[in-house]
Amino acid sequence: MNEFEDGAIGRSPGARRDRRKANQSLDRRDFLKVITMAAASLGLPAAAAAQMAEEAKKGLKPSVIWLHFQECTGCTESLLRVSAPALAELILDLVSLDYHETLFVGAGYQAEDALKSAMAKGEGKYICVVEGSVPVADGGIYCKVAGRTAMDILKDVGSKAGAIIAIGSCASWGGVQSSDPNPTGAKGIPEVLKMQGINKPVVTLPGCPANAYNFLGVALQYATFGKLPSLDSLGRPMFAYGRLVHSVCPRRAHFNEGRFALQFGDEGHRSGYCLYKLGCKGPVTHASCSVQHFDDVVGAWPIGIGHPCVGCTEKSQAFTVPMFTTADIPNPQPSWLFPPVNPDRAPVSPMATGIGGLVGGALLGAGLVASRKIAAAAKTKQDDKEEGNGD
Ligand code: FSX
Ligand code: SF4
Ligand code: F3S
Repeated sequence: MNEFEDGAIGRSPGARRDRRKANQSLDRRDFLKVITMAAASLGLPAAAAAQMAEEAKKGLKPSVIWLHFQECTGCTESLLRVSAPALAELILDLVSLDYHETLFVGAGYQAEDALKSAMAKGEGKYICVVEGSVPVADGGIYCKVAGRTAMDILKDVGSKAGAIIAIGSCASWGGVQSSDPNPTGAKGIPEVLKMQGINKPVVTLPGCPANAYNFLGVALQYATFGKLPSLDSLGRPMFAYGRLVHSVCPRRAHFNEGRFALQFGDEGHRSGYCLYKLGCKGPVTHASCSVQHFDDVVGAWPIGIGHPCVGCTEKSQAFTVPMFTTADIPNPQPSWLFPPVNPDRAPVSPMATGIGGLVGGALLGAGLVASRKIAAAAKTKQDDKEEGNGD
């Protein structure tokens, strides 16, 4: 029997003993819940979640070496700040966190030895997680750990890893540090590795911070099935970054109907209307936060708490386009083209059906002309909206 089977999951023997006494079944349920949510966020079926749970129960936890460079540690905080304290401990028990500077009790030479031994033990297999960007200006002197530059550490640890995960926007593409004028030459991990001639695929999980479940899903899939999820051209897993926030936003119906908050605290804002006119970047931002809220807390994501999306996952938006500047939307959908929700109903006679067919044919013929008219009218309507008449 191991710690998962007997429900005693915790960071220390004392904590495990207390939890065992307090509530065994809750721990076991939480454990399965975390694995199932991680698998579900990957789009994997329940059977895959069960297999992941089996592997974790066997103790085959992926060895993770977690590096910290230029960042705020928000990604680690997000991983730890889950709703129930037990879940935070569970997350740490699902992976074997063999080196993590901010969570380590040890320091100095002890920590350095732990890094060396984790690298030697798991060479070619460990997951190298990088949080933070790497400064490349002036030989990389702006970020050093134990006397070595971030560039050197990344080259050393990254080149011997089985998989590399760049967690957060800083590691994915540079993040806030890389904003103009970028004095330290901050860059994302894929770019720096390429500069160093290391040709390894890097999974990027942008977000400031990244969502913990996206990380867990990737790490557990790699540990269980030995492969990484399908990635887009920026290295982002399709399961999490394959759609726009706007496509699955709970405020989308308000957008479609032209109901917008125009100021923080106004009636539209208090009524939960769309935040587009307050600068929401959801229409140009790829992320899963609208369906996978943060830290297992329902509603814990920017739009959920009434703030416009700032495009934290997108290099082209975050820390580049001002927070409250309205996003450029390529395809606005004027709501008046939608069919009415409650159309007037009347009995339909066979004659009417026949006529309907004829009318349908005529409409098809007239479609081209009509669509041109609609396009012109839609543009006028949109222009009206932009001028503040859109409610
Ligand atoms: Fe912070 Fe992570 Fe932002 Fe960066 O998140 S939340 S600055 S993405 O690297 O710690
Ligand atoms: Fe949601 Fe923002 Fe789109 Fe409005 S503009 S529907 S708040 S993502
Ligand atoms: Fe980030 Fe926007 Fe989601 S700011 S967390 S991508 S709502």
